[in-house]
Amino acid sequence: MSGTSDLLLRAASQLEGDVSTNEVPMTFEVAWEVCNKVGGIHTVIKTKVPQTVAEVGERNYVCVGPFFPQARTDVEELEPKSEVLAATLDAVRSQGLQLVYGRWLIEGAPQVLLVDIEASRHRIDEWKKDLWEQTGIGCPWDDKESNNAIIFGYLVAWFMGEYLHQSEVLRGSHQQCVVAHFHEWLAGVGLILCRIRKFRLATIFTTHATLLGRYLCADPKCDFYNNLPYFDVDKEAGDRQIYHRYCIERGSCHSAHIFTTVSKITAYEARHLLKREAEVITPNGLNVVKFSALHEFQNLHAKSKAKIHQFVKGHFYGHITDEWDLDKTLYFFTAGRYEFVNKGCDLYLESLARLNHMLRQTGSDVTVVAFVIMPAKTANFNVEALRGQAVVKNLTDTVKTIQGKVGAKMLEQVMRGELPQSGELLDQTDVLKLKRGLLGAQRDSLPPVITHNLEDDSKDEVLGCIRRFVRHGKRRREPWGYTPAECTVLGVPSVTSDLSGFGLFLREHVEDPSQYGIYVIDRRFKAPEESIQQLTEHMFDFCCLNRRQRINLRNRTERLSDLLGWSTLQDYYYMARVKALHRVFPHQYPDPDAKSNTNFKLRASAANSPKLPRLEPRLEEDQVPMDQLSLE
Ligand code: G6P
Ligand code: 1S3
Repeated sequence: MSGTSDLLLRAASQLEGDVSTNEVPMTFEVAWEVCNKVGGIHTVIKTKVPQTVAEVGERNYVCVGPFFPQARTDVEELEPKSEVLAATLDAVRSQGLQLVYGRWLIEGAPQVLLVDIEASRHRIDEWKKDLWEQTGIGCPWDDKESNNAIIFGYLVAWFMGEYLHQSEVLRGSHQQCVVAHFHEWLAGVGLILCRIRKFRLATIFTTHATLLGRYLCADPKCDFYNNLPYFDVDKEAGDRQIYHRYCIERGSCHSAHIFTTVSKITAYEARHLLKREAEVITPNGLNVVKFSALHEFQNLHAKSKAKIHQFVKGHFYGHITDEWDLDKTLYFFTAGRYEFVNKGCDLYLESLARLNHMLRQTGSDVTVVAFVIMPAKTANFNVEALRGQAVVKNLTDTVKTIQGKVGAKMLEQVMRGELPQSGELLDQTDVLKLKRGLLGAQRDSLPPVITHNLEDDSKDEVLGCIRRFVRHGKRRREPWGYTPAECTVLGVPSVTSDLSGFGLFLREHVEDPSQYGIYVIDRRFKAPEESIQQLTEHMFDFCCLNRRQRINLRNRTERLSDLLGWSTLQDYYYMARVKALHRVFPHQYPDPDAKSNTNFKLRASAANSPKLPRLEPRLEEDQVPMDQLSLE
């Protein structure tokens, strides 16, 4: 791979003086979400892989995660090419560590190693005792997530120790330097153990969302941002029965050679809650595949919208009246981990209620269908929701069959030189079928608000809010927030807030994000009421755009894609690795912060490039004057 003439290689070889190796370091990326989609960390790693593989080389990069049987379809099992890795796998397997090694079948096809938690569950008590003796962290027996984190950590440290040992045996003084990047507290035990056991490897810990932040923010009694510097963190963690988890997180954070967070807002949170300053901010990117022409993503938009129309026709059957023009229907959505307050669901629903009011008051002919897309425990499909799709499918099939018959009949008549008479085209059976279809599509009840039955319907916050429309008015917190970023690269306008990492990142790099179709709601210093109003107004303004204006706005949004590509944001990971390597292998990796060291300057990255300017009126593809497009 040409990219393997990479920066780290340069970093190692452009040393002054004693260069003991010019090899690229062996890089391990350890996370609970490798081959295991839980939330955003999976997206971070998966989308970053192609760039990382290009940078460090396929042989020098291994993703490490937990093994679950469903991962078998994600991984092609192989024998390792590397002598050291092969010897390590033989050794740990003979000692009883069960694992799967192979190629993760995603873009970039990295090496992947999945350790089997279940196969080692019988050792949990022994390892918990050891963790207590080594670190003073004691975990309750019934916290399944922490138990998993401990087993995962011990297996990873076991593997790492053996890898370093085999490397020494096989390569002696020519050992390759090793850097291991651990993500989030669930992978943190492995890092702590590597340090306790004094392994010679550079470590990085990244927190994507602090544990305490998640809990405190979700607590309606807690004014998070105004009290951040003053929390008694041990007490708060104890009160919420997460003290042991918090200790693992804080221990991992402080054990790492380099600590990073995904955004400035999370770094601020970590400063106060974890008591460590992040050395590098590693913003989340995406694997941006640029559309070669703007019309491509606009066509994609039209296709996707047609599919949503299809769903909506089924879901709302019996209610699509003359007043509801599907061509004037707009779709809004929010998506992410199911955290009602942290992800801003409360604000979204409240603003929608107000938008509904404004649209009615102004006599707008626009209909908004709003989605909340979040995973929750479900019992099964909602029968009424399924029935709707079946009813519409039935009707569509009936109409298609009749259409075919009518077409054939018309052709026959025209061939005979007769002009088809509309009254004669449908026979009795067709009319009957259509009447039956019409009757089936009538409905007295309202459409369901949910597609699946929830296990805990009566306590569900979204349903509760839709049913009551109460105002919560809490602050929103989002360490990064991938959804608006993913929208951006597909040219979909979005709303985020200044309490999200992504929102702040955009404000930093774009003069006026709203001109590019991304609205950053003020949440940090505004009362909830004001933010709700701001969100409602943005939604309403969007509803007032005509089709041409929406098309232009989408083109503008898509222009921001380059800011979010891993091709530039990967540099921050590179910087974190070089800094960590310098701490452990100062001879091979000079201090990246030293003034004399010009080799380590970040490439012309988003961070260093000037802000994207305000858009000038009448740019080439903007056929609509700016004053009409502006949503301010
Ligand atoms: C894309 C398509 C157009 C379509 C438009 C609908 O731009 O290329 O053919 O008219 O989407 O936009 P709308 O905002 O109404 O979904
Ligand atoms: C976290 O996942 P979450 O949705 O629980 O990490 C993501 C990746 O860094 C981040 O995008 C998100 O904001 C965090 O909250």
